Amino acid sequence: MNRAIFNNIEMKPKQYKSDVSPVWCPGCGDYGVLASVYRTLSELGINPKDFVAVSGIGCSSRLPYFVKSYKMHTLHGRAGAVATGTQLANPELAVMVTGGDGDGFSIGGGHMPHMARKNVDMTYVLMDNGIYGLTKGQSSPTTRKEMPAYITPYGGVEEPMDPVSYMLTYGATYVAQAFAGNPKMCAELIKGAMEHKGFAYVNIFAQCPTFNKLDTAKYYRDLVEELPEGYDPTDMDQAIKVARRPTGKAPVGLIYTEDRYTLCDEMKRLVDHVGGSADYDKQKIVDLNRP
Ligand SMILES: Cc1ncc(C[n+]2csc(CCOP(=O)(O)OP(=O)(O)O)c2C)c(N)n1
Ligand code: SF4
Ligand SMILES: [Mg+2]
Repeated sequence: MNRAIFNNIEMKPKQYKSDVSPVWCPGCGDYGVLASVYRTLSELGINPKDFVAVSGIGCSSRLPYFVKSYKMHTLHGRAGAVATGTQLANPELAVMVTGGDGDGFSIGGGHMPHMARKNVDMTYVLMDNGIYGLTKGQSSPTTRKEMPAYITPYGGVEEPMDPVSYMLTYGATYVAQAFAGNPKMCAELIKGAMEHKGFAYVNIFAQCPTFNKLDTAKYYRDLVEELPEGYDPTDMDQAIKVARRPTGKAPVGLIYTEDRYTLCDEMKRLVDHVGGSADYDKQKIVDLNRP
């Protein structure tokens, strides 16, 4: 989709760097994701004044600091709610959430289905490192059972969840997956997500060499597999099938996409419909909400 905010400015990827330098550990996968975000903004020609990066709390949630744009570093797990409000307040902006597996699927897990089913017009980039990095290595919802973590030194007792399968069934209208070690693919998929009208989710395996010694860059490189030739990303049955990893590998690429009315479209439709009707009485709503 071509948006009014695209192709408005010519800036090189490095010109999207803010004055703050990343403080991530050497070898952290989040660097690859940040490079992909710079690249995408440059390719789409987005003026920094038209872009809002929203995050919660975590190492990955620091990403907005490093981008020349508007930004909000909010509460742990609440980035999606803030981003939804931002998008509804000014639908012309490009809104992106960046965060981690803990932020998105532990404390923020209750927001995920609702952003997806409402089809909020925004991009959600999740840096999945299978650990809580910022708080020094507790297990997250994507931590493998055999992974010894800070509070589970003998390994876990829970099965990890698969973010892609969840987002498909929650009703996200663009679901993609990539590995941070392939910034070209990450940039292509993030670009597609920003072009997409609706809720676009991009799951990026981004290693945490400091606290997750099992899911190394090599582990993720060996884990991922590009979608087969002739794969149709509009086919939900096929998407669910590949998300379940029949070959044992995690699929990377555009897994699913569909066109569906967005939350903003529906709100406009309702306002036009009810606002124009003779029965509409704003006072009734005010009275109903009075304590
Ligand atoms: C309400 C609240 N609970 C807990 C915390 C502590 N906390 C900060 S970041 C974090 C987890 C971060 O993990 P993740 O989202 O995976 O990000 P990463 O650091 O791995 O990139 C936790 C538990 C907090 N800041 N606020
Ligand atoms: S602790 Fe892990 S996630 Fe956080 S900056 Fe270091 S390598 Fe990255
Ligand atoms: Mg994490």
